Amino acid sequence: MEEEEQNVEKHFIGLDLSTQQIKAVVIDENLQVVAESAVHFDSMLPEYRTHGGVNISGNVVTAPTIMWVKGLDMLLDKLRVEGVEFSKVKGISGAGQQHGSVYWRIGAQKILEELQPERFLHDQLASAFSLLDSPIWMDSSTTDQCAQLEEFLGGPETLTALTGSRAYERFTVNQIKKISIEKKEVYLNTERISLVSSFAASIFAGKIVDIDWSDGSGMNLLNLTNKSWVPQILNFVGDDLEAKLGQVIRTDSIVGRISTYMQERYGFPEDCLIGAFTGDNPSSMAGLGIRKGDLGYSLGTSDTVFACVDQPNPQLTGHIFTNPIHTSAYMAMLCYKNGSLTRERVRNDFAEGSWEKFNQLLDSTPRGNFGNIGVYYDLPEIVPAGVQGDFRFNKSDEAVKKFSSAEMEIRALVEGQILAKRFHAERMGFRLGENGRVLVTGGASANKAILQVIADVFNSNVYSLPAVNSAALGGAYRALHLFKGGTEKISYDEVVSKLEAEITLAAEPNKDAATIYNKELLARFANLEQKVVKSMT
Ligand code: ADP
Ligand code: XUL
Repeated sequence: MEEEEQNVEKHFIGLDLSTQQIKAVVIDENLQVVAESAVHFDSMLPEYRTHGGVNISGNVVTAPTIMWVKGLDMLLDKLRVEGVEFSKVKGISGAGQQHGSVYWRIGAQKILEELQPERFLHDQLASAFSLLDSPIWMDSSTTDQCAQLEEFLGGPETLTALTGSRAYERFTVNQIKKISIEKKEVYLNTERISLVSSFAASIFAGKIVDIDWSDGSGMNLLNLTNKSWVPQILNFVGDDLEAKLGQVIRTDSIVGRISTYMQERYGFPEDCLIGAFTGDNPSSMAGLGIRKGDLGYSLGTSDTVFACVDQPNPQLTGHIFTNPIHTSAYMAMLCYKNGSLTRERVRNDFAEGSWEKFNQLLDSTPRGNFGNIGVYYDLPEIVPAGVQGDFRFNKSDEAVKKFSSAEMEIRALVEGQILAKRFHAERMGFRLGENGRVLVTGGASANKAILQVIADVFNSNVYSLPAVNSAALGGAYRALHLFKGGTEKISYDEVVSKLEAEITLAAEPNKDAATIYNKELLARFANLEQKVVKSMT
């Protein structure tokens, strides 16, 4: 019997509840992808009228919480129709867009426990939330709360040293503080607050689960050293906040077994474990198998770069998170709001909405763009904070209204975005290791012309994995790791060691790259960025 059990194929699901869609990847024990699927919010759930998965009203950016639930209903049905055998699934974990928050109303835990298998989740959870629209990471409406928090703690440096980041508008405690004041009734009616990641895990576990320490690092609330909530910051919001948040748990924890609802509706086995979900960026770090000296570069709705660091050295720019996989290390990260959606806007304006045309134009312009530099911010940016608008400079650093051709605009956009990553990552102390690699992921990492510019600007080989979505993959790998006994028994690196064979070279730097994208150009970029910052005040 035991032997039979051992021979049965075992599958693991990784999910990514990201900004524009929910994705799922199913792998076997050899890390091979056996199925993949996605539900795209704008096109497949048009009744919620989102654009890019969100609703924007000035600085306030939200997503309907119940849309995510309905998306999960649809995704599970889609996977079943596509032939996924849920009875083989032994573990599920995943990721969520970071910082976003879900407000469970009083009584929600009971609703979750009593879900009826013959009915959709979205039907039964329609009244489970005290706030219908979840604030998400693109929101920048909490400037006042950020200023108050920094002042309360004695300045941005103190907050940064304690939690790894100064106060950022999208960081969850500032969002919660705003709701506790502006929507007091909602706050009082809230039983628990989840991050998008722990919310998704709760749906699978059939109970509200705790927040993991990696995604929890994006709240301006977690003490990086002792990995628990900072009591003064809890008090800054209110003395009942801790009860609403629950405990902080390790990212490599099992939060429970699959709910009876999921077992009965979809046929998951009762021993299917649910691993803590985490933020999409930490999960991407796991999915890419990032080692010390590597740089992870995610080109999704947001652009992020991240690396593994031994010692936290938090700065006023960028973030330090608890590392999701190497539990004694940390993760350094920079996040840019103006990633894919800004590239799409420039593509629509200058390349007739076609990536093919966009790439032709990009490839037809020389590296360095004749000295022209541009930065394009559709939404108020994070690095540098608050800048918004298009800014173009000619080779003499004079501000210009337009460049003289579509191809110059496109190269300026792509080079500007990548120079910004290199400049700020180096300012945070990051250097590519001797054997360090740039590993890319996210929707736009399918674009070879963009990857070529990354290789040139960083003067490094760029590598990718066959499956573009490393956040979902990271979830599946982490579920497999937990199934094999977790950190106590086997290191994560050992579980994903087969990944090495899957990584492929996607772009190599051109010979002249190092002389073009040199220290002087980075210094010039820094200076122009400062000019832009000053022009905003
Ligand atoms: P998220 O996980 O944040 O929802 P994804 O990582 O799935 O987003 O990335 C979605 C984005 O990928 C789209 O907004 C689109 O602009 C971009 N994308 C997809 N294909 C390409 C391409 N060939 N070139 C450039 N960008 C692309
Ligand atoms: C990270 C951030 C975004 C979201 C959405 O700080 O805000 O990358 O995680 O992807």
